[in-house]
Amino acid sequence: MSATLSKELDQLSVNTIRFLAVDGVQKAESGHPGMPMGAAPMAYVLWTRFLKHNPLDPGWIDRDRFVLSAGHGSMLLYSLLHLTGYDLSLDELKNFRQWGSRTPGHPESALTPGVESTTGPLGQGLGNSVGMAAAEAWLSARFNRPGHNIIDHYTFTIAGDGDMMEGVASEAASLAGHLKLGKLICLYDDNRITLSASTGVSFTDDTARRYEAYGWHAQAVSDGNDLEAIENAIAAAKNEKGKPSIIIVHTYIGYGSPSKQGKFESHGSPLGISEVKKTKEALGWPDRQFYIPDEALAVFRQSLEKGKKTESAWKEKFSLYEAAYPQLAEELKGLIAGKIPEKWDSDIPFFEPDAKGVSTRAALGKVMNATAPRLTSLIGGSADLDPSTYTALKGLGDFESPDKMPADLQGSAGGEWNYSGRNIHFGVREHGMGAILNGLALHGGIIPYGSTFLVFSDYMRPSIRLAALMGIHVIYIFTHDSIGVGEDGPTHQPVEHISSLRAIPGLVVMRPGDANETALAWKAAIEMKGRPVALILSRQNLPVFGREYSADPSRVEKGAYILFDSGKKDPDIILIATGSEVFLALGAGHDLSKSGISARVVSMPCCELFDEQDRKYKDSVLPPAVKVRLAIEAGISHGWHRYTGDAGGTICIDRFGASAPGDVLMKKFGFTVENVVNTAMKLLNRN
Ligand SMILES: Cc1ncc(C[n+]2csc(CCOP(=O)(O)OP(=O)(O)O)c2C)c(N)n1
Repeated sequence: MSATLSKELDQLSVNTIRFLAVDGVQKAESGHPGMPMGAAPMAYVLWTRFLKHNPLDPGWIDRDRFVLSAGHGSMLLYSLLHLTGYDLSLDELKNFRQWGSRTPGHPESALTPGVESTTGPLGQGLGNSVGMAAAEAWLSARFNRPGHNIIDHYTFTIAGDGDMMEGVASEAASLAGHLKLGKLICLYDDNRITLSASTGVSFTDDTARRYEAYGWHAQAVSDGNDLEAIENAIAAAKNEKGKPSIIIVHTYIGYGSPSKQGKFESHGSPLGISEVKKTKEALGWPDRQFYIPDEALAVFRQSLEKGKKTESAWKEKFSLYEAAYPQLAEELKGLIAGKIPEKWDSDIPFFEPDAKGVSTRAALGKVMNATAPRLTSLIGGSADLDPSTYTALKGLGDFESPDKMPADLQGSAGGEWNYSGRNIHFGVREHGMGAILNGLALHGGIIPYGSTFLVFSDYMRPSIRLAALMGIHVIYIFTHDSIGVGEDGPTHQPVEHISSLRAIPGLVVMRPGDANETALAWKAAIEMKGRPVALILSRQNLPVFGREYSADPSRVEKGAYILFDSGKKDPDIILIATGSEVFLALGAGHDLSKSGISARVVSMPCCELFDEQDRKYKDSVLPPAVKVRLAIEAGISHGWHRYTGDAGGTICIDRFGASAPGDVLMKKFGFTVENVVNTAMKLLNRN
């Protein structure tokens, strides 16, 4: 094909993307046409000349990852998926944003084949892509062998001005630069227009210099329609293996629209029927809707043949690897399939009954370290809190660029210092950590965990919400879970956090009451499928319950169980408690029964799992006939009334805490056996 003809075909293909997006948004009468119109050329170059993928096998582990961080431009992604041959029909594009379609307003990874991540909340996608690139670096360091590059792919993202402004992206980008994730490439759609304005009103950073300062390789493409320049920049970015790359591509939002190009009006509203007509005219496009020229389709559909070939070549490579390293190959296949190794839990310790006890954070640290050697896909870390959250996997290596060991190294987890390390030092970047954890989980082959104080879970809540929405397996470890934190005061004492995490649909929130419950919570968290789990742990020591209370190994996975019963089938009162308040309820239960009151104590480490049990089990724990119920939790009372009912009560804390020693605060706020007994008596007398 002559150069001119091939240029024309390129143009036709780029415009095919543009007008599918324009038509999709116009038909839905809702959506964001401007971004796809401007970014179509870079997307075209990336998807047809670089992206290693097989549209017929969107789950192939060694595919390049592509994340549309500017998720509002979803029609760009749907067009690419349809055109390159993913299982997404043209009818789906015509049904953009409609009930039951696989083309929702913003991309949703659980819904649409080929969508790698649920994006839309700006900045998150860029954060996810850092996690994906980290996953690639880790898996390749762990499993590749000389001559056997089994894991070897890039992670690409297209991000907009909004992504560049969001803190979460900056946190993640800073860590990516530190880690030297050389196979991460961000194409920045620099159109200088956001939803409501030109960026001149709020964003005058020198983004190239900023990213260079993070340790990235930065390039600029001055004309976003110059396919060759884009191609050269991506090729150069791929060649820069020691740094992540940003390519700042100068584009025009709403490109081609005679009256809306370069205007924020094209950002989030359909162009309008007459403007669509004019735009098609301006770009030499027939006045047809959802028109896909055969020649353009043929260009995109080459991805099918190319993808098939590339994946089969990889499969051949993998069989050679399998022959040379059967054990490693077996392990890798297990990780990719999300299998938990058999007997992974056989080294979980039993904690001997002990009145002085141990904090649940310390118990979890022991359990994690006991199980981590067998649980090889477990990697994670904390936002600079390892010495407090106890979540370091000791001796299992630091996930770091091998050439970046600081001279004054402190805080290493021990073991290797390279990309095969299992401890990620997220730094003081909770939100970035949340987005990166999602990327690690989305990549596959990894069970990621991240840890901080419970009070700072707020800093990563948007990412937690997305993990729940995507249905991915991320484990959060939140310690220092109440006013029991003590002297640090109310800024560091969570009160509303447990309840507010429980409000996220799909998130499993577990607050174990002693060390052995903690071990069982860890087992449930690791074996959880397709849901994120938040483990809520105490700073302060908690007694370890006697063996008589630790009989049923499924007690935590059922969400709640009877810890103590003073005899009668239908007791006079049920005390329900979680975490650090369970031992208080237990003490009160004993005291009440000594006074002739039949009391039951229910430990409820996980409301969500309890709610999912069958009626029979739920009624056996909380018999409907027993109306007098008292819930005890050192957090806000919100949510407890559904278990305690009108006749019940709560001992909770519906205000901020205070600065004082933790045991003093617990007393002042009524978290004592005595107060539980007195409150129970009052409730009983009232009935
Ligand atoms: C966290 C977050 N805040 C606000 C929004 C609403 N929003 C969607 S797109 C957008 C502007 C993004 O600007 P840019 O990235 O330049 O996209 P473009 O205008 O080029 O389409 C905003 C504010 C969002 N999606 N996510």
